[in-house]
Amino acid sequence: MGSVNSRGHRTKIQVVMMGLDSAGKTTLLYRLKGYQLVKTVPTIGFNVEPLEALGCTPLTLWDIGGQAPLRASWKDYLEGIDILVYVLDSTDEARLPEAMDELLKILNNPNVADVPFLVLANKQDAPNALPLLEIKNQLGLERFQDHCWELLACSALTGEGLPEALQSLRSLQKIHNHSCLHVRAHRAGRAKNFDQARAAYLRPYEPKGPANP
Ligand SMILES: Nc1nc2c(ncn2[C@@H]2O[C@H](COP(=O)(O)OP(=O)(O)OP(=O)(O)O)[C@@H](O)[C@H]2O)c(=O)[nH]1
Ligand SMILES: [Mg+2]
Repeated sequence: MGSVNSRGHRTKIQVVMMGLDSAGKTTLLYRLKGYQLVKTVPTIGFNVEPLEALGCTPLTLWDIGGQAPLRASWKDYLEGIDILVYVLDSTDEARLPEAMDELLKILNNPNVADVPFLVLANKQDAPNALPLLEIKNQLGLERFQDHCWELLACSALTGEGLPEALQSLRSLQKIHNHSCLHVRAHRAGRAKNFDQARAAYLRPYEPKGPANP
């Protein structure tokens, strides 16, 4: 999956986004890409989009379908991965243990041994969303001392927390392959206008026709 130039530097950062079905991965992918909200259908296989980061190595963002029968193939997407983004549905407390089991399986894969990861507690706009602190306590991410990770609250619907998510991808990209013991959890920022904040990190999206994910 990875590609390097003649000096051995990465020319593209491979970011793989996983999580249970309906967590909001595809909605996040297209929001980060710069589309307005798109209506999604459950992903069979994957979607992939390049993100042209300003002043940084471009990212390739993979969105992998999360329905139970598809999870056996998640391992096929882990070779050459630079950053893992794991998306949670903050309104689905009943399936948090299942989400955690699946994350553990991913992190046990040798291809992910030193890969930093970002956990996005999505759907924070929903009235029944679990607060970030509660999610943090239930997940027990502190046990992953070998990885650098970050936990962020966000909403693909309102754009809250997405500027911080982009910032986190930049930071994790920089520290990839460096040992990192610090762990952090953040509430979603107050950025009301994600599209404006997005412009600080990514090249503007130039529509070439109707979005058809
Ligand atoms: N309230 C709310 N709903 C969201 C948010 N993000 C996604 N959704 C909704 O959640 C549903 C599932 O979103 P998807 O993006 O298709 O989920 P997915 O993780 O790609 O699901 P799979 O492709 O099956 O793995 C859709 O109805 C979205 O509109 C959010 O931040 N807030
Ligand atoms: Mg999807």
